[in-house]
Amino acid sequence: MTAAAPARPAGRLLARLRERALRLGLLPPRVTDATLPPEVARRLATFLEAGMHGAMGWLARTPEIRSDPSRLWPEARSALLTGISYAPPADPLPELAARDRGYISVYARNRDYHDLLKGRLKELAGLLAGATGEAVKVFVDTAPVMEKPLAQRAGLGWQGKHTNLVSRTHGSWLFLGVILTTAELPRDPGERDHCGSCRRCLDICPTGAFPAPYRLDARRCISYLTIEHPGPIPRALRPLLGNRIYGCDDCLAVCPWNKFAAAAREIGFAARPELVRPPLADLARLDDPGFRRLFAGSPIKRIGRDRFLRNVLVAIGNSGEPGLSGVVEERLVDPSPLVRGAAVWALGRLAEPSRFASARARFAPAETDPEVRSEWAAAHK
Ligand code: B12
Ligand code: SF4
Ligand code: SF4
Repeated sequence: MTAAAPARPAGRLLARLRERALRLGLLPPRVTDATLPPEVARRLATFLEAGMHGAMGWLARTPEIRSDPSRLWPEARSALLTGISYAPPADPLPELAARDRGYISVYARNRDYHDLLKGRLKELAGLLAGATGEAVKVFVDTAPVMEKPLAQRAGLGWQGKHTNLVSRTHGSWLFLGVILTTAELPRDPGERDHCGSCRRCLDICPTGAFPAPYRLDARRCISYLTIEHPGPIPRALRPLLGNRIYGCDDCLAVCPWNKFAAAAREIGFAARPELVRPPLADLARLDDPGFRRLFAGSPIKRIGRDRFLRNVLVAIGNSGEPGLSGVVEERLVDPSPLVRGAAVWALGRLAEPSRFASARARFAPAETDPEVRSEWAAAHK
């Protein structure tokens, strides 16, 4: 995006950008270099070498570009960092107690933030391009750009021990957005770490996904397992997911800095009632058109019906509700092997031994998929 226009004094321009950002419901943008310090590249390399990115091969593809925006776009001179709050009106974690209901992460209870934030970033970037005649590019989670270290450098917040950006005013409930520009703008000071001796996020993680403070092993993170992981969820981790069927909020929700966060004003992030504590039995009966209807405009649509049902069946297996055995049995003949395999596991957890044995006698011999066959073989009862 470019536009020719006379340059204006940077101070006035930044004031206008901040004012427009506030009107768009965004945090006032802050400016930093379009580069990152070398330790960011080293830390990304350590993460990738240990395989902690799991099946997210795209994270490993161009690490030298990801860890240095100036390699992505050599002409870029400044980075503007902004964000938008999606803070819920109350602590969502008590919802985890309803075991026959699913828990959908707060960020995914309404519109896809990529679409919403990108549209507003473009508007802000248009103002910048129009006023300076310089080129601009906007990023929300879709390009190889490390948004959190850039945001810390710009002073929007700091990367907490849970690895996400924490803001002194908005706590942990923030989405981030980046504008790179060829314009040379005055820098804002960075933010320092305010975690102190706190370790609440590390201690609450249900799967022990933090090998050390500030380091996440994505392979153990429920957000990764329920959203990014393509195949069956590793057996040992399934019981630890509880009823989390899309993403996880535990480490964000316990952060003490959330007490300064007002509930998000953005109507596009207000929870749709049907996505708060949805009955697992209803979700397990979704066919493809039903799934698409329910999740139109939502980030959940991206993972597709089969992966979503895999998650729902794992949650049913964790529910301790033998009454859900019937709905699980319906999925033993699902066209998707991913769904059938998760159904076998759930039935093994819930059903009386005699009920499980008769289901196995009926369905296991005809099963042709090797993964599902191994689920039947591994289920004890
Ligand atoms: C890949 C990814 C994931 C992966 C991996 C997460 C991760 N922590 O790496 C998975 C699928 C697990 C994930 C989950 C979530 N994600 Co995500 N994700 C991304 C993505 C695309 C890239 C992140 C990345 O570069 N990871 C690679 C690692 C190596 O980088 P890093 O996390 O910055 O790691 C740093 C630290 O480990 C640190 N470090 C390492 N060692 C040490 C040692 C010391 C002493 C110190 C001080 C630091 C330190 O340095 C590293 C480099 O900066 C970004 C968008 C983007 N393009 O940036 C969104 C992004 C980070 N996700 C986001 C969100 C909202 C989430 C979830 C909350 C969603 C949910 N509710 O389920 C969870 C949170 C889980 C968690 N605790 O991190 C937001 C976070 C906003 C914020 N406030 O920070 C982002 C920025 C998207 C956005 N545009 O808003 N995500
Ligand atoms: S999102 Fe959940 S599983 Fe992932 S690190 Fe945080 S608490 Fe652990
Ligand atoms: S919970 Fe505590 S340790 Fe974790 S990010 Fe928040 S302040 Fe830092």
